[in-house]
Amino acid sequence: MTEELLLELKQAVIEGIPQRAIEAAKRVVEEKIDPVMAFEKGLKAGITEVGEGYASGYMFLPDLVLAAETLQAASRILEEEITRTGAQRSQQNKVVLGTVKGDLHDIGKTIVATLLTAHGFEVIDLGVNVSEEEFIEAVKREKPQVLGMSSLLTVTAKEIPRVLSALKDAGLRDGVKVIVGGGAVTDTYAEEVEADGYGQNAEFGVRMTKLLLGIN
Ligand code: B1M
Repeated sequence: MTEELLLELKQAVIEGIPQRAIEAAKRVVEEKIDPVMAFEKGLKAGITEVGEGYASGYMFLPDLVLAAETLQAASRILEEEITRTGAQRSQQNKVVLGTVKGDLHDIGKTIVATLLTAHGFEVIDLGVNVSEEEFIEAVKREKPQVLGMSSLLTVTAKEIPRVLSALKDAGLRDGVKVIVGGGAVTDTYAEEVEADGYGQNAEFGVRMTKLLLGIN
């Protein structure tokens, strides 16, 4: 049954049918299937296939848009469940999070925000297309323990070292751990630009955040 539902979520995203994805997400909740696993193996698997179709030229921008809308409709249901079941809210560590300037992809960043919230972090989500100045301003204002940046476009990944260097210039770098993720980023790149951590997916992002802050 679980496998069938995961396949249904994946297929609904590939075909871009929001109502079908919503129904499947509701069944995930009813049947108490792990919502993070359903997101990764159902919705994300679907959008990854659409991304590959787009890269190989047999799917087009409208397919991408429809698939993203379908994923977002169903992920709202899974996100509610992730938040509801992530009851531990003891720590109040703060994370400022955003997708870098020039990049409008927000699905991965939003799931990272949801999971962090479910794990008890206070998350300040700056949204997408966040400039260097906005990141610096938010770090000054919010004084987070962690700054998270997401980049899915190769051309926008260069914003990450810019923000890191602006943090140094503003004398803020030592006071905040920086975690990066998104399809345009690798662990090697994270190391190269001297970020403190890299999240290959949302769960690893949370694990890395906890590791850097010494939380079990
Ligand atoms: Co875009 N797009 N897109 N797109 N899009 C990609 C990224 C692309 C790889 C597709 C492809 O060619 N195969 C390609 C980038 C190529 C490159 O630069 N290397 C691409 C392109 C080219 C573009 C446009 C330029 C297309 C155009 O207009 N011609 C354009 C750019 C717009 C812009 O940003 N300025 C564009 C637009 C769009 C849509 C608007 C249609 C839509 C986004 C809708 C939205 O976000 N609201 C879209 C989509 C949906 C995709 C794909 C298909 C899926 C992205 C996604 O949501 N994945 C994508 C192909 C792909 O990734 N396979 C593609 C699901 C999401 C859960 O995964 O974001 O990777 P992801 O997040 C993961 C992990 O990476 C990690 O955790 C998440 C959960 O596991 N993670 C973190 C992410 N951030 C993290 C931060 C952390 C830790 C972990 O710590 C801080």
